[in-house]
Amino acid sequence: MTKHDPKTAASEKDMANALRALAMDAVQKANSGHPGMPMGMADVAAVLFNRFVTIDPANPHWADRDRFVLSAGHGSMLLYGINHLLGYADMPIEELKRFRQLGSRTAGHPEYGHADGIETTTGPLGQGIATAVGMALAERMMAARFGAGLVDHYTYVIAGDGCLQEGISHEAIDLAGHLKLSRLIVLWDDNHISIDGPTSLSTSMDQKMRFRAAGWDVQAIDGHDIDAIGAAIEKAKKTKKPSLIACRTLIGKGAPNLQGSEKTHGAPLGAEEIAATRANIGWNHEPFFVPQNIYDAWHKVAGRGAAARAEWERRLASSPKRTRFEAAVSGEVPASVARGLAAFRKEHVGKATKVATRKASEMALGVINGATTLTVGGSADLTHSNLTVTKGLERVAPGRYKGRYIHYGIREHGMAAAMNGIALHGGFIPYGGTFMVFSDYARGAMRLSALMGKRVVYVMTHDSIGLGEDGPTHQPIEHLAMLRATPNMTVLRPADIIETAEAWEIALNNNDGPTVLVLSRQNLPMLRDRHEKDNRSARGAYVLRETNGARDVTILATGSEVEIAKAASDRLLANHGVKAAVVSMPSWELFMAQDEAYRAKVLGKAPRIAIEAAARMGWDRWLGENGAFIGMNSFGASAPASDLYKHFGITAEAAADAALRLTGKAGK
Ligand SMILES: Cc1ncc(C[n+]2csc(CCOP(=O)(O)OP(=O)(O)O)c2C)c(N)n1
Ligand SMILES: [Mg+2]
Repeated sequence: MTKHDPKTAASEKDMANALRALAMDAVQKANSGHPGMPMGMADVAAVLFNRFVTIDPANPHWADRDRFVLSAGHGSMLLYGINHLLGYADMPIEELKRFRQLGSRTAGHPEYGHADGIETTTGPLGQGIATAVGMALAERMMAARFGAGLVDHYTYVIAGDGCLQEGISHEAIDLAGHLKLSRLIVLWDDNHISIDGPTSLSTSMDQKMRFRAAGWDVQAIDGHDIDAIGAAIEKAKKTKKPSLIACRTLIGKGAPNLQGSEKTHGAPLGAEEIAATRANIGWNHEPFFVPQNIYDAWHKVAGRGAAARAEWERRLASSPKRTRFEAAVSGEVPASVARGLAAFRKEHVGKATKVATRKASEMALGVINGATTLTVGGSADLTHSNLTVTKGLERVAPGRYKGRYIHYGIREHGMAAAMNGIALHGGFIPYGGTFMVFSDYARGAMRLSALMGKRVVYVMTHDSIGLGEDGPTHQPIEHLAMLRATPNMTVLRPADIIETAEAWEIALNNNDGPTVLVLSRQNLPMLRDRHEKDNRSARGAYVLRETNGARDVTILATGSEVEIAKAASDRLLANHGVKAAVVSMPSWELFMAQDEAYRAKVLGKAPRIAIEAAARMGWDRWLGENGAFIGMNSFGASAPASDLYKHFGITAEAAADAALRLTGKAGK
């Protein structure tokens, strides 16, 4: 390679070498990280940004910016290097020197929210490409509403062999191909290497054929040939399909003795090899030093973006759609939603409406979807079970993006990741349904919704053995515990139509994280006896029935089991004179956030029983030392729901018996 000349304008090869040097130096300094991928994809990244990506680092949230997703998140130094060179104010060279250290913005893998220009959290392979599908879809949906004058951008992804091997990629590329997301361009780091060695150890897949079969445009290039990279991206931008560009690269390119080897994947190159690399690529500089003419070249990219943004601002200023556009991008739920839901609650308390909470959810959604256009629904092929579509909600179809309902197909993981992408893109509040038990299949992306703190609403129906005959494969047991154990995830299991409407209101206003609505298949009675202005579920738990005089026992329950708690309380009073308060506890997280005094008042001093048709794990926190739990200790079974509740001993009789034992009144 030719030596870099600091007096002339920097070439794209120079721009790429800066990325290589920063990656190898930062990994060396941290004594941890992945230099191979950034070095291998440096040429692709340099051309991609230099010629194509339109972003304005001074306005990192500009709505019409191109999105760049580093799906191969282990190559995080590539992204940090790019963002530093572009001139993001929060990515000075000091941050690169603090790569992977506590409190730095340069975490091991790119973390959304840690620094500007990180569009999504990546690291779990495959998540990036699947999230990008949601971003690219949101772009088309926004463009359909507001026109190309306001929405006209691309979503670029760098993905590795790992991203394409992961199962989630199958769901994602199928959905993207079907929906003809032509502005999605994936640059595949086709380096034939992963951690264990050559990819031939574990795959014979013809990825190009796989993508073609899914409806993608596919090209293959030498990922170190600057002109080929430019021409391929140029062509990809013009096709009417999503694009895969297989970029044949050498992992660790530039390191003379290690390039092409898995040894560069996830370990520092070492001082000797770094010195050899410097000589090999003509990089005669101290660690972390970048010559000004290379900064200048990268800053030109930022300048091009700033000019584009300024022009866009002018278009926005004179657009008749401006107010609507800004309202959508703000993501603020209009007040009409709360008003509509309050009227809905009042109406149904009056009518004592008895429906399954999944049905209640559909009814509440009717109000919500009528009052705001922010919501976009969907289901993983269970629309008429999850009850996620409402009247007049048109479907999103290939080439037709005006609709608000997405048939995600039987792709729970892909759906969850796409919803993350939609939420990250902005302009919409995504919600999507599946059976609660299949939250397992969506888990990887659900965890990222929580980690990133994005507003995604999971509509999880068929929430217990109460679904009946479909049997134990379909009956969630451990899922509530798993979801509740996930930080920043708000789980709500409403007990009737009123709590369901309250849960929806909470979910829409929860702008800092995902909400899971856990909904019954079976009908549930009305539990409230009067309309209240306050959203009682917002406190997480509340006393649904207080005792007349001191409590003998307190029964805690969620969802479909609150009805059982009430019946147990009736029984205890009528047959034994035992006073049992009933606490409905739709959300542990929200209850935990209440002050100590409120919690103490709700929980009371009397012994406690909890009823939930799920695993016990976690309940002891609320039960205290001497509590009793009525729930599931095993998988479920296939039978009508009422038989199952009896079979597994989740009944008012069992709860009353437990209360008598706890209060020492058994046998009296
Ligand atoms: C879901 C998931 N599984 C496993 C890992 C651990 N992991 C990180 S990188 C990697 C290999 C990736 O190979 P490739 O994408 O080809 O990256 P390259 O070695 O070419 O940089 C693995 C298995 C991960 N990050 N995510
Ligand atoms: Mg690889």
